[in-house]
Amino acid sequence: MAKHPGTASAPSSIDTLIDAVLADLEKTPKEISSVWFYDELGSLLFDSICELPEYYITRTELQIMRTHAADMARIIGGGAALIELGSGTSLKTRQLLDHLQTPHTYVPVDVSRRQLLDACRHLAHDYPRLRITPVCADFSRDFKLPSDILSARKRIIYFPGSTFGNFTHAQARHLLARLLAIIRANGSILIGIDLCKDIGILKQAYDDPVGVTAKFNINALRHINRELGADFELKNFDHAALWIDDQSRMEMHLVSKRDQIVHLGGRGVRIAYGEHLRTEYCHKYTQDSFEQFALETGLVITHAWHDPAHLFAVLMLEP
Ligand code: AVI
Repeated sequence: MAKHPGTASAPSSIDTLIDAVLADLEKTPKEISSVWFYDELGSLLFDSICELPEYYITRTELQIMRTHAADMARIIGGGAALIELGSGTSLKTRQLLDHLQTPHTYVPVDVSRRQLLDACRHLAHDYPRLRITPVCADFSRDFKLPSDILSARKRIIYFPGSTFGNFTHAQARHLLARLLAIIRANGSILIGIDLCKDIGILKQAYDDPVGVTAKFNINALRHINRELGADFELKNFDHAALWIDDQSRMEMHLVSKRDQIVHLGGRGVRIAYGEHLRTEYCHKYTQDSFEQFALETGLVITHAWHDPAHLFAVLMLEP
């Protein structure tokens, strides 16, 4: 479920959360953090997005894992601790677990306790010999790893889903540096990266004809209303998905359909007709641009697996 940089479920006080939302609404353009996508409804909507024919990401990455997990597992070798960031249902991980030789431990990290425990229960049933040590945490912040991985031969961080693309470049650099500190000299990072492609494909993926992505985007406002007592009128906003060429990213926006004032924390925020609230960054990389990025943190791409159309890449990074 932690498919986003930061979380609204962290133990912050309501006042802190209100201040953060108000600060984002003071930016130009106004922003709403993507952490607000993921309440219960938002997580269900995201699962529906993953099933859409236009949203190629989940399907394509799963296909890469089905085709190449044996190769990945052979390279990883035995006795490794597998740490998955934003593990959710651990669906793609099963491909790896099916092939890994004597894994030392599987450490799923997710902010949603319910989803984490459900996934662990199913995994414990299907992989009875696997040691599973779940960590309920927001991986975009510092979290404590379980001590039982200390005896693992090496540490592998698995970060699928192209969630990396949702981080700003500054956040992404910071995250890679933290991951490097976790894997140390002999570990690796196995990461899913969405590649640059035809803009028409991207626009359809982020603005599907059925409108599921639009509902997902607008749900962020519903979540803020419920949690923070704001009064966003959902019908006053349209969904928009824009390609920002010089940043190589899709952005999700909410566009105001009228002049309006939204109330939050005793303050009124004026939103003009046609004004955009940016809700998400979805960076797309080429393998070269990603490698450049990784190199800056001291990581190199040692292996790369793609689908035949090169829509997506699963990359292995090592120090
Ligand atoms: C979670 N993350 C990888 C998704 C993405 O494609 O960037 C979130 C998403 N936003 C709109 N559709 C899906």
